[in-house]
Amino acid sequence: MKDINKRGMDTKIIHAGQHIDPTTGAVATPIYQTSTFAFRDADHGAACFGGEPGYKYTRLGNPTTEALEDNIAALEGGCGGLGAASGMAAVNMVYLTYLGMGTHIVATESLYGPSRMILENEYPRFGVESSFVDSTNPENVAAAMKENTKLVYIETPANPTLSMTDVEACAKIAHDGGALLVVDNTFASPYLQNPLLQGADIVLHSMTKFINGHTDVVAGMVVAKDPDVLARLRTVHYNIGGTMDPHQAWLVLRGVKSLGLRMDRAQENAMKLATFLENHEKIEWIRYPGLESHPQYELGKRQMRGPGAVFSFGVKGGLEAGKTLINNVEVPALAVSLGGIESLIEHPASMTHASIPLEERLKAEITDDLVRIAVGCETYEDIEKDMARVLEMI
Ligand code: LCS
Repeated sequence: MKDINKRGMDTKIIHAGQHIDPTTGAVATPIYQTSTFAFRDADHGAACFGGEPGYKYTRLGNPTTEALEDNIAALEGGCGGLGAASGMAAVNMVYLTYLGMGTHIVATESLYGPSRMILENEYPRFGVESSFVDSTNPENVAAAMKENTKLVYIETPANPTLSMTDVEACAKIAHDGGALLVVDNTFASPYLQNPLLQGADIVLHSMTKFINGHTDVVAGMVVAKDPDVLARLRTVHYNIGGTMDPHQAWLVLRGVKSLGLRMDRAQENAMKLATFLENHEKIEWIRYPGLESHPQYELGKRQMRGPGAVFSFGVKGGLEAGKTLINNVEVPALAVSLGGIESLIEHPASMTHASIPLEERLKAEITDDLVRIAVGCETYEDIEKDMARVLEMI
């Protein structure tokens, strides 16, 4: 489609990166399930490896993966994307490209557990130093910057606290210190938030979540604003090898087409459920970017087009009451992950964030009573009735 970047978000979601197949007229992007591509002759092979356009080998580029990369890059307002085998492959692609001996990273303290723990447990072997700060106040980010800081890395909204960080303010702090700003945009998805348009240099996703949306694929994506950054990331990514499989890319292409529809419905359900719980006598606290009680409610309204479909809360009675709740609900599955068409509920302190030592976990406000719910697209009345029934048991 011509002028795709001037079209509306839903048109971009459905059409960006997609082309009618020139040989067959296929409307859906075909799966190029091949590991390698034949050259016309020796000179053609040499030219492709010399930098001319042309497919060589699937780890180094594949038309199905490229259709997805172009799609997400268009949704984020970036110059290009790099599909990764998982969200963690995307996170590590960025870390490995910019961190090494004598370098430093400043990151949000409430990060998805493995994104934080790999920095604490593995990267010190390569001489990398990390500072984790409460990035809801940008002054804490500024205070943690050092001469050798190469990356400022934020998750907003953060997993699982739903704390939010000011992208524009952090971009200025990072750039003033000669560093790049990286935003993990998994919780919002490109439908609700575009950090590259607010000053970030790199955006990454676990596409396992809202982008794919059907709880049947694990996948990641990195999008860069600047071609030089993309080229550097690409070199590292292709040689490390955490690239996407074409079938995986095709499944995500299929899932992303309904991103807007799913997100609208899930968000509407989440807003209703959060309002119901906030007013329920058995609920101790709730943190959802859509409620005015969220400490960064105004920031969320400024930098997001909607509050998303994930929130965290504590039940009166703490951990034991929370366990009763997650053990007895029938509509949400008791499972990690989020962003699928179905509701999922989990206990971060013992599951997704269990790898973070207790003291650091509590400092990041990932308390023992915190329950995280990713609200899905089911009939709203069923979700609320289920929750009301279980709260009666507490
Ligand atoms: N970034 C965020 C914000 C995430 O929530 C996750 C996974 C990742 C990166 C890693 O993505 P993956 O490799 O799993 O595709 N978050 C999960 C969660 O909260 N429950 O299960 C996985």
